[in-house]
Amino acid sequence: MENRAFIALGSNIGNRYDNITSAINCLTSHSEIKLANYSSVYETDPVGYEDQDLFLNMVIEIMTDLSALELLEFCLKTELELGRKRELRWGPRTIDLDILTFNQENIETEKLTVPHPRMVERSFVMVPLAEINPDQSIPGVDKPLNIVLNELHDKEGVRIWKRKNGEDVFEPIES
Ligand code: A4P
Ligand code: MG
Repeated sequence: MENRAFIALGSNIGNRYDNITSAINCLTSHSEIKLANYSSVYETDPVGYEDQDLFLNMVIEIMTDLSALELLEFCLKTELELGRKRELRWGPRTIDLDILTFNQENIETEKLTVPHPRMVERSFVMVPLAEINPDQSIPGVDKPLNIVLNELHDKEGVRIWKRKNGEDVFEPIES
């Protein structure tokens, strides 16, 4: 598989852990998507629209032969399959799948912006991303990840909920 992508998952409605694991299982059921790595699961205070329930967030690393746009389409399809209704921007969601990076590409189309424009200001994304790949470089960001992370102020809003080295739930491929 030739492309490496990081995807952020978030859920704050219903059985949040079920929603996240179902989304990962759905993504990796695609013959052209392989799971390379995944972070612990974090419970996080809502950011943006704050009058909503706590989220579970995590980040996965995948290898894929899909193009970035094909990957987005499959993420949107997975969100729909898991019953996501789009109502309020930044509001509650069954499952939200955001493509953080796709190789080292800069993509700016009507449907897709990569790197995800808000990722570096969000501890609920940067903490799990740094856990699985502290050396990951992000196009357009000239600082190392640990410096970006140190500069974020809301890290206490991101708490470990299910540690990765507990019981392994997924089977990552060797990457
Ligand atoms: N789109 C463009 N670029 C991308 C990308 N890189 N990845 C387009 C995924 N989608 C991308 O997304 C709207 C459209 O964005 C998609 O149809 C796609 O074409 P959406 O998921 O329907 O909208 P949204 O998620 O409501 O808006 P947005 O702006 O993605 O919200 P955010 O920024 O993802 O914020 N607090 C905590 N603690 N944890 C969270 O997970 N999430 C949000 C959502 C707010 N607060 C949160 C959390
Ligand atoms: Mg989204």
